[in-house]
Amino acid sequence: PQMERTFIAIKPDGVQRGLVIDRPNKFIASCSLLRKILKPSGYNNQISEIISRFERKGFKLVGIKIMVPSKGFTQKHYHDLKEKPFFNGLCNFLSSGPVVAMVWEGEGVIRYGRKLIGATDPQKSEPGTIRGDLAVVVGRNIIHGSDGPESAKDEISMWFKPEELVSYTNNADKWIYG
Ligand code: DAT
Ligand code: MG
Repeated sequence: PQMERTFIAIKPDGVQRGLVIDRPNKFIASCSLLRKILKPSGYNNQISEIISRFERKGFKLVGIKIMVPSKGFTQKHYHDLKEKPFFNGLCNFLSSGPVVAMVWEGEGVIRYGRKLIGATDPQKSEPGTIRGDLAVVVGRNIIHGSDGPESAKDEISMWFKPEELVSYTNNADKWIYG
């Protein structure tokens, strides 16, 4: 297979949006299905929801970390958009909290990763996509994905040192690729 790598990031809203049920109400307490879905603490992790969609597809996680990027770093990350009216708000937002930064590997992962993510504006993202299923407005669309081979290369080298990325054989690869 033609392996490629892409940069994917869960933005601060995606990290914070795990459903925290402080006091499970009577309905949840009495519903065995909901009890199974929600972890005992009542914390349902949005990070794992997003990661699992890439994993289930057959892509391979080769790098992951959690960090709060500086404003300057986010300005560099989004340098293509510096003329846009929303640029400052976008960079303030991305630097406002933890981001889960990842590198995913697989055949066609750059283009198909964008398909899993869905259209930029969650109002236009198809159901079944991450933004379509899990977000409502463009300023809080919960996830970033590189938009092409050039940006993937640039973003991976910006967010990760080479030694933070691992190459390994996934047991399932022979069943995913034949
Ligand atoms: P994408 O994240 O789908 O690659 P993009 O690169 O055009 O989209 O824009 C980067 C981010 O900027 C996007 O995820 C959310 C924000 N954004 C884009 N268009 C916007 C708009 N019209 N108003 C507010 N934020 C916007
Ligand atoms: Mg983009």
